[in-house]
Amino acid sequence: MEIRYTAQILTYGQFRSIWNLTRPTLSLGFSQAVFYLLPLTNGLWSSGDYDQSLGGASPEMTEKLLYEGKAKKIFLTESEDELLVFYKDDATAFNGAKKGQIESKGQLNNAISSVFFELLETAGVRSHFLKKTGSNTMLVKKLEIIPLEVVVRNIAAGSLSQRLGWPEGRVLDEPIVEFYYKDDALGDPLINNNHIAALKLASPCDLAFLEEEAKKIDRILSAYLLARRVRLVDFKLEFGRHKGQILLGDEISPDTCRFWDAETNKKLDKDRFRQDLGEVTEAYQEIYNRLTCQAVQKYRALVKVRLKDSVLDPQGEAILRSLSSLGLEDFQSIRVGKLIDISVVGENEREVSHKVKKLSDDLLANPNMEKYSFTVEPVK
Ligand code: ADP
Ligand code: AIR
Ligand code: ASP
Repeated sequence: MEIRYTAQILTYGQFRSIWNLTRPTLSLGFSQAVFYLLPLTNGLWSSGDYDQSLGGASPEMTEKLLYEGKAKKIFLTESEDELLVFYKDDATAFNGAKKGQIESKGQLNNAISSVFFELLETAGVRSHFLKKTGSNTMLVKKLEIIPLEVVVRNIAAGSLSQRLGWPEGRVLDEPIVEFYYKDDALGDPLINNNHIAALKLASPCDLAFLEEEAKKIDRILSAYLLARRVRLVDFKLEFGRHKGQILLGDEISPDTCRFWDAETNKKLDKDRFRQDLGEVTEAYQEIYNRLTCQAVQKYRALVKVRLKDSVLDPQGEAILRSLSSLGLEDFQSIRVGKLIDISVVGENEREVSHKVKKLSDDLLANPNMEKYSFTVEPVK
């Protein structure tokens, strides 16, 4: 008979201790690792059917649950270097004080994080992401997580607004990078370089790398999102060590970022859950849709509308008469028109031209009397 294991919820501290304890044993192979793990985990592991604990995961998933957090479950895999991350619909806020469920969140966050990790990989940011393996799951490299939450802010919101009294929405001159000590029991307090050194969380050199990497990620994500009409207000990253390298870990999703619609500033992230704003799943879905649609960019369209040649132009005639009374006889004909200057967003010149043509046909030019021409060019 096959013995299966399921884990009760561990605190982060317990998780880290187990982590550190299992790390050397994992190299012995999985069955031995579990054997070594049992006495060390102080009864945290018990036999049972872990499929029930997956909350909708595919039944073929036979990995062992290592840790259950507030938003994800982490499973061991056949490979000692890799973990399977299962994204849950569970949502918490204010350090777990507020609890709930967001329908389809697990699938959406898994899909959104996968898009971001792939984007970052192509831009030269190394992460734990290996591949998306199912609707709620991704395979990642196992990290020894550095217990720091690295927050980057472009626009004041959340705890920054509270701490400094800055109004939500104030655009910051430069991105601000902050470090929080990842410790649920302490409520993830804000800490500085000296605290990080005292806690021996990262060397000055590693810390400088984390800050630079976080800023680089901010630049890549901000540009990608803006092209999809989303403002990246702020976000939280986690990093970890893997074979002597520091890699980006955890997730990048509406649970861990603030996203605002670029035109309306509508919140498209977990603040909708935190602040009971409603339409939470819809917001997460909207972010997924924006990420997977083509980038949009700004264009300037100039539409010239003129009377058709066969139509009399009294205004043009009047100007012509005044010119000849001034003795300016060289002007032979004058036709007056209008120039309409338009700023428009779209995926490409062809698509924008199509939109401008429709606008001109429907609204700008009277088809009985007027004709039009236009130019479209991208705004740098
Ligand atoms: P929390 O632990 O804050 O409740 P989650 O529910 O998101 O958060 O749980 C996921 C946990 O897995 C987090 O503690 C995170 O630090 C950790 N983690 C993320 N990526 C990796 C990785 N590649 N290797 C090991 N641990 C990871
Ligand atoms: N964050 C911080 N801890 C957990 C998370 N998810 C994220 C928030 C927000 C940013 O970090 O989702 O995008 C800053 O959060 P706050 O509360 O400090 O303003
Ligand atoms: N992630 C933290 C929690 O689950 C903080 C937050 O997102 O508000 O409570």
